[in-house]
Amino acid sequence: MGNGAHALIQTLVNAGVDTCFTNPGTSEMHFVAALDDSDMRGVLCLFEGVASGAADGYARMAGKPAATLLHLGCGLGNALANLHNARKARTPMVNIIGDHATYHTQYDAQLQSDIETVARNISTWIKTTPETSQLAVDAADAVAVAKGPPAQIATLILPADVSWNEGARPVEARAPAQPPPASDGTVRAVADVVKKSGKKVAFLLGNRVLQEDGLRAASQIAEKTGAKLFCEVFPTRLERGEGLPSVERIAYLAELSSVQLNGYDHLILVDAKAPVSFFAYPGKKSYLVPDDCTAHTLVEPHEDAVASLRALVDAVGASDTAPKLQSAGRPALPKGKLSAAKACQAIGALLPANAIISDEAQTSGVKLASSTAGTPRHTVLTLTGGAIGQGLPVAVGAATACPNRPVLALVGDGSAMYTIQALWTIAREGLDVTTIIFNNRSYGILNIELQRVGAETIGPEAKAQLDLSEPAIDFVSMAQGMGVPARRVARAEDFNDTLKNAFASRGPFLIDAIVPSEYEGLKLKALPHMLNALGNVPSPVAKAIKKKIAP
Ligand SMILES: Cc1ncc(C[n+]2csc(CCOP(=O)(O)OP(=O)(O)O)c2C)c(N)n1
Ligand SMILES: [Mg+2]
Repeated sequence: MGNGAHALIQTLVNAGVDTCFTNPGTSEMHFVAALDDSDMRGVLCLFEGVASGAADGYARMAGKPAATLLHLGCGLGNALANLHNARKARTPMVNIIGDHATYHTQYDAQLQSDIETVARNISTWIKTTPETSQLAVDAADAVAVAKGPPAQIATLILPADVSWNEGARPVEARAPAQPPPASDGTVRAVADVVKKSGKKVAFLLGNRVLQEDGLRAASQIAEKTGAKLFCEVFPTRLERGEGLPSVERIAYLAELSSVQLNGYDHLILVDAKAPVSFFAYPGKKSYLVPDDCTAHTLVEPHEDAVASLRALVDAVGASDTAPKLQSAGRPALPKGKLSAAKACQAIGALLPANAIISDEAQTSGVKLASSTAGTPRHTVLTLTGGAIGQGLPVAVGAATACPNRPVLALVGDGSAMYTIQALWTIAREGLDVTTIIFNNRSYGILNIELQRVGAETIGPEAKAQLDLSEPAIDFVSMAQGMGVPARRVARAEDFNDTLKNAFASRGPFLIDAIVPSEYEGLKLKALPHMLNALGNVPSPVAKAIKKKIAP
């Protein structure tokens, strides 16, 4: 028998949760003290949003949950945006939220707040442990719920006296759940649709089927039946590059996704939701499945997604069909004044094998997918829930989970400023993260959105809300101030050399890439008109325009 904190940590470790991203306070001190004689690795993050994003990135790469250690309702609240992204990613995670001692709450002390209400936004499983003797059982439950399927975020609220009192014993891990595949009936019904001659069929692949096994199975089906393969606009984890089947990502702009989806009679959803527009726009559709297209769901979140897809391979008679694999190919190194597109080109030219890309490049990343299509195999982690400030924290978690893989964080300047503290953890942990800040001195995308929502007038005060140029943000100083070596570049040749060196040496480096906005001037003015026109031109023309805007 030991105190609650020791039993809690040992129970987590027993269940494979051996990494905890922390930002503690007084109510978590016994947990912190117990780390020393445990196999739990604590990774300090200097803002709770970094801790939650890091736990997300960790789990996406490790395939198992990390824990967070957060300080009461306010700490949890600070973590919320990246917990939201993790929830949308269906990431497994265990939050440990310290609370006041049970007998202290009656006094409504300064830090007292309603933790469960904050947690409800991101967790369906929330438990405040009332007694030390119950803590280990609750912790084992939390991990089991987090692992799922469906994977999710479990939140365990830990009163300080429950943590410090004696009388707890760790428990063993629960047996892992064995999810069933989709029912035979469902697989047969989808197979009938896919095999129907004369009908155009597309697959929308998501979440768990975007790694090698799922991609190969989907490609076998596509090769056998002629179906098209799409993937979600913001995938949790996408494996791509040379030697893997390639899938076309649904575009962020709804007008462009409609161009992609038009003409299909059936859309097969495989661990993905039916596509919807990110936001509503006056006079535009929210639900993006075309009117004359029927959506079919192959697999539910609690089922085994890859096994279901494999069952479909058999059902359409594609077991002996070879998947179509991406061939090798890199763009040439760019020259001249740096632009975001040229930076993407250089990334395509130089990306090392086995890299992990945390992509929060926003408008600057519009050419990334096409530039890196034939590079050596790599992993892409994206902004699943649209709440910005995720790119750097996810890179922290991915690099912690995969210390032998190079990590590349691509981050817009605006996005970077939400969780820039992540750089300190990258430096302190010596993580092999190369960060590229696309410093266009703007909330570039919001300039597009301002036009798209049909706002009547766009005056100087409105423009000022989207402008980051005055004062210009000095990311080199900020990085250096947190222990990350850094360099500012504005020429493609300098960018190429700097990126090459950053990849060649292990450890952190930041490149402050000075680039113009991808959309400004005439291009920005013309974009809404081009998007509006897409519905009125023949499909091949619309596809060609889409390819130009977002290849
Ligand atoms: C938590 C949160 N706050 C605000 C927003 C709104 N938002 C979306 S994109 C964006 C600006 C992104 O700027 P930057 O990272 O510089 O990329 P750029 O648009 O310039 O390519 C903002 C503020 C959001 N999506 N999430
Ligand atoms: Mg920007």
